[in-house]
Amino acid sequence: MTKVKDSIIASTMAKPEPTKPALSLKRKTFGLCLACSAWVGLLPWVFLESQRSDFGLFDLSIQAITGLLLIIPLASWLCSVLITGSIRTDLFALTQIAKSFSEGQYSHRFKSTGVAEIDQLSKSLNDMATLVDERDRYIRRTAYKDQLTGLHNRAYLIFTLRERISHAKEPLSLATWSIDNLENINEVLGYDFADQVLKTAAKKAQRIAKNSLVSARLEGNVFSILLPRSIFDRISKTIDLRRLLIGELKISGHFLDLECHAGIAHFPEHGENPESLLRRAEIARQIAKKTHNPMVVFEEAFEQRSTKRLALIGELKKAIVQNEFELYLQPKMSVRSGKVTQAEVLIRWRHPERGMIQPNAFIPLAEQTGLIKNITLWLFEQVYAITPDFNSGNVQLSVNISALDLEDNTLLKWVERKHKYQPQIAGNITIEVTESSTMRDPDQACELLQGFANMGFKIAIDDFGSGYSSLAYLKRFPVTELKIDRSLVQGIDIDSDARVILQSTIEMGHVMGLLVTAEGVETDAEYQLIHELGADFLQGYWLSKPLPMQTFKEAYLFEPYDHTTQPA
Ligand code: G
Ligand code: G
Ligand code: MN
Repeated sequence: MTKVKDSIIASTMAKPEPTKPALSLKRKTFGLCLACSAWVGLLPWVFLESQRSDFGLFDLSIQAITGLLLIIPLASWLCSVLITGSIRTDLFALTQIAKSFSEGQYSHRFKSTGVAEIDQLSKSLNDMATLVDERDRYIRRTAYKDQLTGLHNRAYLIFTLRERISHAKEPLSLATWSIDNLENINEVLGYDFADQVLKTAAKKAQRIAKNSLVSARLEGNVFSILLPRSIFDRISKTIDLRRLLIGELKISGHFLDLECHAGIAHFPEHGENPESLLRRAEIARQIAKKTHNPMVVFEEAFEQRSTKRLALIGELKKAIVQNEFELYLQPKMSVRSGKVTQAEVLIRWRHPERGMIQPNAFIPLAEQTGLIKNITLWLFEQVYAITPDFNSGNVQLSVNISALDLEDNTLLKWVERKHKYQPQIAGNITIEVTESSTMRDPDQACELLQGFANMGFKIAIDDFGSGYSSLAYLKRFPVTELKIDRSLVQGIDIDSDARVILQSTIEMGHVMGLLVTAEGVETDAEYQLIHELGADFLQGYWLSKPLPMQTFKEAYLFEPYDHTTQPA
């Protein structure tokens, strides 16, 4: 803004008007007239006086001059009062216009008054107003536009929403929609191509919602349309809005399927101000995305869900400090000996009001907010404390860590410090990571896992078979155990193909020198087959559900440790 101001000042100063004589024509003429009329008014008096007087012409002149001396100041005073009066009126009008400029109204122009000084000033003001007006329009044009697509932007959408809400009483509909496979398109076809996709999608949106009040791009892959409700109702009846959402785009000869999801919020039902309306349209869009619906209209229940989520995030932070987590343990049995020699530590949250919360309800939330890192540190603190007890009962423990724990070395550093004082613990703990959690940054994950392995920790790949599942990929990590996901285990007694897959997975694990655990064993039949196929360990409801720590201790702690299943 100061730049604009500076250039305005510069440009108005750059071309000075040629200076005019200080006394303007109007003022001079006015003065001359007054002087003349004073003389003309004096002439009859001079004449009469000369008729009846005995004085000579000299005396008469003295009288005339004395009279003049009296009249001239009087006339000048009268003259200046009149002139200042007219200047004051002009200046007042100028001030009024300058005030309207300061209020952002640049349309007024000051007209010529005939007074040079005033005209000069008003011309400068007029020039300045023209410049400010032009620049203002330019800024508004660019500040409210999305450069890539030429659509409006979020600021303009909010601006228009505010105007509409405060002036018109008409019902409105606000839709936000996103191209959710844009990241894929970026990766596979490149950024230029993805830009083309955005431009084409923007054009399509403008075409379909051509009677919209605003078509905007809010951010990267998120667009928005503001419509009068009547038009929205008509469009949504004729399914045009859906055409915008699901459909193909043809770009440089390629046909492309766009995965789009939209959220709708209506004014006034869903929000009384622009921000809440937009937020609710966004909540509806998120729900559409999660439920794989092309279009979802906001409902109060969605907000309760996200309010509950927010509340839970706040409570999760407190839970760490207030020690509301508990350890549950699920036994793992050596298939050959039938003895429970290992256990997986699984966390539970005993919420003071909501009761026991299962990890599936809060681990994803903790991962999204980064709180999982603190939870993992809490977990390691506990596991370090209980390991000696479990060791003396011949049970080794395994703990789960998250993808986020592999993103930096916070956990490694923490464990390294702990390791200095309790070096005997590491050899009795297995760290479970999923394959996908190593895939964000495999080099970094490899380095960190190597750090843990160097201290003596064992590393297990959890849920193997539920995702990418490449043993070749896993070879680079210092892995000692493969935990086969329950989806590969369950139903092997009925499905022979599944049995073949499980068998080859177990064999490949063994070929790579890994211990193999079958997860999720629930039935006797599954147990029999696991036994035949030669898995080393099994875990699942067939043996036991995860148990509170005390229950586990009472049931299993003093079983002897089984060495027979360690790989050669
Ligand atoms: O127990 P179950 O319902 O116990 O666990 C559900 C999911 O939560 C599983 O995928 C399990 O790996 C995960 N989980 C349980 N406890 C922990 C934990 O302490 N840390 C992490 N990162 N994940 C856990
Ligand atoms: O992802 P991970 O393997 O860490 O998760 C362990 C999860 O598996 C826990 O939620 C635990 O409750 C669950 N689980 C353990 N055994 C069984 C089983 O036999 N059947 C089913 N359905 N879930 C199991
Ligand atoms: Mn696990």
